[in-house]
Amino acid sequence: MKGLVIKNTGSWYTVKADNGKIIESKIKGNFRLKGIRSTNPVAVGDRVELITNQEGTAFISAIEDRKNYIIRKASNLSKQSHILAANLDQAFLIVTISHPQTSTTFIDRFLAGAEAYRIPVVLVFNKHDVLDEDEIRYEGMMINLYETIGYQCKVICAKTGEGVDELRQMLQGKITLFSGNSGVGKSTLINQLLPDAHLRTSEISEAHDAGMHTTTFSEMLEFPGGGYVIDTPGIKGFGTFDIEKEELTSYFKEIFEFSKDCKFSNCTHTHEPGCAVIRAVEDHYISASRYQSYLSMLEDKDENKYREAF
Ligand SMILES: Nc1nc2c(ncn2[C@@H]2O[C@H](COP(=O)(O)OP(=O)(O)O)[C@@H](O)[C@H]2O)c(=O)[nH]1
Ligand SMILES: [Mg+2]
Ligand SMILES: [Zn+2]
Repeated sequence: MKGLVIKNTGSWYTVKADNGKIIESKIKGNFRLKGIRSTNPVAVGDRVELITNQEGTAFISAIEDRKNYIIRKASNLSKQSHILAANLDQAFLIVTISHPQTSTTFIDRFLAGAEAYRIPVVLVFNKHDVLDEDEIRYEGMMINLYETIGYQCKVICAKTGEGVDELRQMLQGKITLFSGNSGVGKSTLINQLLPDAHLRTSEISEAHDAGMHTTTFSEMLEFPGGGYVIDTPGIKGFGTFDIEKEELTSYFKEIFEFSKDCKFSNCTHTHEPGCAVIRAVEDHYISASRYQSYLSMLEDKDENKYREAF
């Protein structure tokens, strides 16, 4: 029997079998996964093979190949990682222009990480109702910037439910990661999408508030019409510690396009003569904020800060 891992609490995994049954499962034997030293060999979002037993529980005997997965370091010093989720179809980054203001650096770091994992991102601008005239104009500029680069943007008001129906359509049948700074309205949005999720989302945030920084608790919430949302505490961005400095350009889509015309193929777009990226920034084809985000990530790479990306 096959199924989908929807929850992970320590050594137990909740699996939704393809026949619809929910089965508590454990891992059988020792899983060795190529390339990852992980504290949890199986993660939410994994498709697994089950061997059921008479008590109504099951052993996970195999994992299907993953299309992608996101990890974080088990701890700063550890070489081991913790797999937070697997097989994501898309990510919704919830941002707010004010109350609180989401910085462009935060957005761009998230987008670059998502590019590295090839996970499509939708930027969801929440709390439209609290914006004054200037802020609405700024929101429009942000949307214009990110749509021009190629990211889908949606404006919603999670509190009143405005725009939420359209998001619901986009979530159908997919595994979606919800992310964003604390206070931007993730829980409010999830409660709008899943009226009976209230208890479970607050459970998760309580566990988080209790200081479970290296929590091994992950869960996907299922939509009535099919599809799942992952609201795992602590995923604010993607661990980019395994991104090579040379690759960084390719995770900023528009910078990458211009970089093809740089004089040197190993151009870092910081000081080199004949740099097409610097020229494009000066000519306003590349936004100053995006370029600043690129530079700040490059600098972190220099200092190796990204080992602590989570
Ligand atoms: N005005 C307004 N407030 C909102 C909206 N969405 C969420 N909030 C409020 O913002 C605060 C933080 O929301 P919450 O869902 O807990 O954010 P989370 O930390 O991202 O899960 C709460 O007081 C919500 O009521 C919105 O669209 N408009
Ligand atoms: Mg929350
Ligand atoms: Zn260059």
